[in-house]
Amino acid sequence: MPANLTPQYLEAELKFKQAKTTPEKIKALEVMMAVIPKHKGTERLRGQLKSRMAKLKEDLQKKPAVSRAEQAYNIKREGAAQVVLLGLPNSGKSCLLSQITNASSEVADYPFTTQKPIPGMMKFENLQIQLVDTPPVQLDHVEPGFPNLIRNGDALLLLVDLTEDPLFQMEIFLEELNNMRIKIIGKGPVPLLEVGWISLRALLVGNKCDVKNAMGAYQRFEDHFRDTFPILPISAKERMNFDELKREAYQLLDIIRVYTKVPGKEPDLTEPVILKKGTTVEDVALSIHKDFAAKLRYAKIWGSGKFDGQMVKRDYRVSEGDVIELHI
Ligand SMILES: Nc1nc2c(ncn2[C@@H]2O[C@H](COP(=O)(O)OP(=O)(O)OP(=O)(O)O)[C@@H](O)[C@H]2O)c(=O)[nH]1
Ligand SMILES: [Mg+2]
Repeated sequence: MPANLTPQYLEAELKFKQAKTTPEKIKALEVMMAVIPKHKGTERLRGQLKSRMAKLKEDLQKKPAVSRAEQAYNIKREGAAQVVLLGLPNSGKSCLLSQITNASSEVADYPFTTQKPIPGMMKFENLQIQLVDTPPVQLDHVEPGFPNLIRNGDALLLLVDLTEDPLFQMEIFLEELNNMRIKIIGKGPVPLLEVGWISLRALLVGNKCDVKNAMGAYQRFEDHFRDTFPILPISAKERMNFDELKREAYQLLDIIRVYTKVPGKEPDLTEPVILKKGTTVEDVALSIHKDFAAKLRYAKIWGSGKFDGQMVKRDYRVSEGDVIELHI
């Protein structure tokens, strides 16, 4: 049966086709549904319009999709931990990432070179720590997605340029992090925070120590923050103090490495089990398999025990470097 669509309907259909946003489409579709001739010949078409309307209304309910820019700030954590690198324009973040990890990020002598975060893996002894280069921190401007990137990290590396005023750079970090409700902490215990706030451990790093007079600026910077934060000078360009930097970054993380062994065999010291500080023998077993933890009777421990091979219970707190033999 012919549909015999009217000019009114066809005009509304044209508007529908030209509509760009969901509300515009809904409006045009409403007109189409109102003016469509209601007879047997348009029955199928009317059905289609109805389901199209339902779909559009559903779209309208959905949360707005995460923008592309925001997606770029979603960096998947890899390795033992994720450390986010923050610094003002030109402080040398990308140079550091390129020199200390397997990744490369564009380095240039003008500011705002880096536009989106770039991850790289930094090898420290027998483990890999992920370092994330970021666009520069700016006063009163934050890219969407940047606060989440920082909040999701395990620790921060605050890079200051020793050829510029380091104390001023720290002031900017503190202000911007404050706006994001992030409290940076150094060596001390984790403080109690107001709802909505998080704390992150931070390492302060003075970069460009190879430049003349930079160590003088470093001394003043160190005098100011030594009591509250771990702090050290480096040269990203000359790869100076990199071993120290990796060790300090690792120590920020509140993690320990332990090794498991089977009776009568040597442990594999290249394959650490990475755990939060303060975890127990039971957690070690859990990290292998939950059945293992359930069946665990005791463990023997080399390292933090009173003597090598000491028998310990499941609630024994393991320490960095312990070798553990689990018995079920
Ligand atoms: N002398 C010296 N120059 C450095 C050092 N690290 C970086 N630079 C120089 O500083 C400039 C900026 O380096 P980048 O790594 O691009 O700085 P960035 O912090 O990534 O800059 P944005 O991406 O703009 O935020 C470049 O000219 C680097 O060569 C260093 O340790 N010593
Ligand atoms: Mg950069």
